[in-house]
Amino acid sequence: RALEELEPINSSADLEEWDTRYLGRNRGELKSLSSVMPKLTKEERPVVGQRINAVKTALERHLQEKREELKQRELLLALERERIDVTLPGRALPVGKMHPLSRTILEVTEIFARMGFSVVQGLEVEDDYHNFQGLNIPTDHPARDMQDTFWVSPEQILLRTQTSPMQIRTMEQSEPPVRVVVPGKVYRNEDIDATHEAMFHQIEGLLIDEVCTMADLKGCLERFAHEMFGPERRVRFRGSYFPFTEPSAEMDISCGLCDGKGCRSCKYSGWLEILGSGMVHPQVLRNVGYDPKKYRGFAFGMGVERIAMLKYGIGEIRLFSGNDLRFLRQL
Ligand code: FA5
Repeated sequence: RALEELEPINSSADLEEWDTRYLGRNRGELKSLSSVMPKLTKEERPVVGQRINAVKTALERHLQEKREELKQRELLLALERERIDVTLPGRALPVGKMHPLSRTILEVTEIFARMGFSVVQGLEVEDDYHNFQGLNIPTDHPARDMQDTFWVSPEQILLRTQTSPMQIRTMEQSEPPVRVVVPGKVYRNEDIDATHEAMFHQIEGLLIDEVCTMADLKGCLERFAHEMFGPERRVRFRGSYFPFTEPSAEMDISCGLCDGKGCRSCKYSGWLEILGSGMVHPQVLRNVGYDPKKYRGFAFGMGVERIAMLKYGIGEIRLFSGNDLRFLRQL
């Protein structure tokens, strides 16, 4: 009977149950057979005893075989179930990437690094002296109205409105020659629209040496524009005004969409403004203890958002800080 019942078993659980039922040490059927021993005669005992042992050994052998068989089958089933098809295409993991503004900063600073400029970082919280006075913008100067300021404490501490204070700090800390570019955040209390943010990024540039002319400024910035936007873009300089440069100029590049013929994105002028620049004002040199008779230099400042908008054809500045993945993934 035990062997008949063993035959169809095909799970470990059923097999263990069978084991307990027939071979179990407490209430197994073989065990209860042994309880007849005391009632047998002296002659019968060894015969029956041997018989029981033989049956036990046989059952144990069958049990062991069945165990092996089940183990083998379960292994095969598991192998079948967990089979990996290595020819299936993999699932792509979403990979993050650099923010378009970080990438623009990297591209711009790398171009200037190749021209011998080092990259330095400045402070976002500045004082009035470095943001304004040192740059030839005294307290009552109308140029202060050009950059509406967030004050941190009345009249002294502010969120920098431009990266230009790093011109002063760099010159205060080192002797000429100087060649630095300074990327970073700036803040202005502005009305926000498609091209104006209250927090945006600028990259400042400063070069000071014994020999330096407006031609060097133009050559350097033209080279930058061509490396950044492509050799086919033209540049032009327009006279401008900044209190800390004299003369001052803004640089435009030809519109990449209409090739200078005029379209909506360049307001039908054919040109796009990308930066302010000029020869460092002698008063600024005096403020940091440089001799304006011996040294001269040029400086420039560009808006990173505007550069990125031109380069990637983006019409809305607020997209950069909106954290919308649909936008970020496209770039
Ligand atoms: C300046 O900030 C001067 N410090 C630049 C400079 C440096 C001139 C060194 C001479 C020598 P301006 O205010 O024009 O200049 O700003 C420079 C650039 O910042 C602009 O051309 C524009 O690209 C960007 N910009 C200005 N205001 C905003 C704004 N609200 N949102 C986004 N970009 C802005």
